[in-house]
Amino acid sequence: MTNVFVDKNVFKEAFQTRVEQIYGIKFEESTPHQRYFTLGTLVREYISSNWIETNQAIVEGKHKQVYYFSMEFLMGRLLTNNIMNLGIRSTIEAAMNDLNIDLNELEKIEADAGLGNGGLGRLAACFMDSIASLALPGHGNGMRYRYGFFEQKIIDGYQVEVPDKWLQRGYVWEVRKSNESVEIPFYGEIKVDKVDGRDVYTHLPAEYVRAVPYDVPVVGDITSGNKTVNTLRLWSSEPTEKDYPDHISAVDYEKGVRNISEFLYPDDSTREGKVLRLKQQYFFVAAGVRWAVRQHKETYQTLDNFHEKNVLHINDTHPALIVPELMRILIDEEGYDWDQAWFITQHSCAYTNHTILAEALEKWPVDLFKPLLPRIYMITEEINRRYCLDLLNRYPNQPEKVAQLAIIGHDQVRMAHLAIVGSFSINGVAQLHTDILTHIEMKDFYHMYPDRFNNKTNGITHRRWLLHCNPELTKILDEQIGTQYHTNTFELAKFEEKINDKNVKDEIKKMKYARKKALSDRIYKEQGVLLDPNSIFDIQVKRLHAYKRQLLNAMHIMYLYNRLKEDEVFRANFHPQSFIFGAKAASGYYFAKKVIKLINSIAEKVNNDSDTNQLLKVVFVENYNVTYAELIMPAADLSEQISTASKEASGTGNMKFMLNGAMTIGTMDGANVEIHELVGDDNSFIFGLSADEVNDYYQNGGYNPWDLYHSDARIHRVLDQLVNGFLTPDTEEFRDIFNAVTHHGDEYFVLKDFDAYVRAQERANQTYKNQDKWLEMSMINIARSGKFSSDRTIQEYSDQIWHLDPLTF
Ligand code: 26V
Repeated sequence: MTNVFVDKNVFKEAFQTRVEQIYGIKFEESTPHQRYFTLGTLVREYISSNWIETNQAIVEGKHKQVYYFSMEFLMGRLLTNNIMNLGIRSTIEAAMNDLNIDLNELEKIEADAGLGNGGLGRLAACFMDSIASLALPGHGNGMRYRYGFFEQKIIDGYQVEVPDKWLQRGYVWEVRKSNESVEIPFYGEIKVDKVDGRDVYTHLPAEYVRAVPYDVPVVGDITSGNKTVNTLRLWSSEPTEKDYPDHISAVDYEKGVRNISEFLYPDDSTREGKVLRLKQQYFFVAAGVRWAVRQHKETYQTLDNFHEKNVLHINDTHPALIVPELMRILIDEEGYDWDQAWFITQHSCAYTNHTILAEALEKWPVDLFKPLLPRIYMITEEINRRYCLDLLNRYPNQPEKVAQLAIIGHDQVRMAHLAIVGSFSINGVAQLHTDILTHIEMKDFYHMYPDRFNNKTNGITHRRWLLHCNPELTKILDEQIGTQYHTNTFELAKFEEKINDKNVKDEIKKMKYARKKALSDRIYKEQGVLLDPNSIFDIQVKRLHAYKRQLLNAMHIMYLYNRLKEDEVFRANFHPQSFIFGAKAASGYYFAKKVIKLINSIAEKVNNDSDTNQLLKVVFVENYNVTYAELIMPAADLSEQISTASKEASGTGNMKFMLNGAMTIGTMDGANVEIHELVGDDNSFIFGLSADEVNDYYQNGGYNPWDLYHSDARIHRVLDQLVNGFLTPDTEEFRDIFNAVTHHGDEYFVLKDFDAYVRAQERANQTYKNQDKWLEMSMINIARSGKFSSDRTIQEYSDQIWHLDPLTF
């Protein structure tokens, strides 16, 4: 096919013709959506030759590959990303100008692919971009949910969840590959036969579900001649092409089947919800492993060397069934004996842990697991039996230790233990997190398998989180330090030479103003709240969770409001500050939803008080998602990273803010520690308990929030205002928040860190008044953020875990 992007005239012609061919109408009559879809189609077609060549290069060069198994890929929009990585933006823009079409408006038509909850899913998306941009052979394997993460509406201050119908108008980037569908077995029985004196097991499933792949091309950055286009394969569930099961009606069977890929993270608080989630996990794991195995056999005709040519990456425990599934294929289908199969499996799998929160560590009740996946359960039991024999050798007189470390215990299958035992590499996502894993949470495993544990500090793709979302900053950087940082972010360090250059500082100031203005325009348009771009934009955007402590931020705002109303001197010294929140709460997470209501009630109060609203504004932006983040990250002065130390494994929003010149106000948690290591106390506002102090309190007690309630008048007053009708006439509305931080012990140390947080906020506010100093700090943050590109992270995964070679074709 000819390249329609060679120049604007060729493209213009092809574009108009194609609109008419696809839709059978005159170009002039086509809708913006039709134009968007046609542009997407042309881009996808343009990608296809490199896509084919990438797959050929992998096979012909016998390259080792990684399959990144993740239940979540929070991709956001892809048009802008793809045309940027392909280097065809200017051609398209020129043509669109001629046609009087605003390319930015077309880009806004794309649905934001929100197949993830938060950091874990967005990390997977950044990794896809970096793997392809480093020309590494690596593919994503996930679920094609019909409904992505819910859309959030705020009604009367409360969160209301609306289904996210992202596929409704079609998804231009996906290619359905029904010929590569596979049948996934569930339920049923196991038949045992003796063959040559050996037990051979056959699973006789009660039902099959068809897994149909939809492939999305992942386009690497073409700079330096890279042509890599990897695959993100998302599986959709459909009725089998075999016989329908005879124990349920066809209608019930079809409904059950469709359900598997219907929703991201269905509610797992009920038994039905749990079964569905485990079904999802096995479904996309079994389909993905078959994909990898089939590809491997086509090239090598044997699985003997599977582990030398493939890595199956387990993103959090959700895909940990890879371990027994690969064992099953090797033993039941390929005739390997246990030890050979175990060697291949254990050398193929690598596991990343993303949280130490106990409630997030997956455990499946045996009585649910066993009937659903009978053969997989048998294999898991055998893995456990052999592993426990090993444990008994290590701990001969400690049966309770063996029980505690087992994969199956208390009638549950512990997915993290399965992933650890079955993987050659186990990593945390920031140094502090890895230290906590090895020294506390997983210390016995670490002592057993010290060589398997390693750290890979997270990163973000600077292509989306700088080059695309902040054109003003990109322009300044290009002019000041050249463009090498586009391919090597450590080159950003050169920008530090400019911190005393008055003109550059001015440029940075203008850039920040422009980005703040753009955000405040959208907020004003959508929510009617007017923010002054000259005020400090203090932003906390992330999932809503008690440990992330949006409540601490909210309580501080209440304190500020009280103080601004009463303390003239304080008022006179205070630089106006705008507090911006964005967060979705899990639909069943009562406390988190109350915090959203609290923030909105505070906003209502302070924004409407003419005594203070020139100084203090609060806004909770509706429906925070990847696309919104692209507007928000560049607009921040202060980046709120205030989790209880030890709880946030890494955080990645912290990195996006830093790269765009915001200062971190945060605890020594997750990757904040590494940000602080780079910029020091002078260029960040660090406060609060350390992870060691937090863990000490958890282990030894010694903290009583009532003491602070009684001794700190600010805390006393703010807490009383939650329940005395100050914010809303209903004095019960925030009673449970009051109780959480008093009667229930303040598990996340909100009151304990309150004073330190207030002081850090004061430092930030006062520092901002010295614009010269602030701009210098901002530039230092930008210049030292090079480490946090996911290109660096992926290079480390590749060098130290995956051992991949870049493609050259
Ligand atoms: C899961 C759950 C599930 C049940 C209830 C509460 C709860 C709380 C947290 C989680 C987190 C699941 C794993 C996760 O998303 N971890 C995030 O991974 C990011 C990428 O590594 C990292 O930056 C975040 O710090 C980490 O929270």
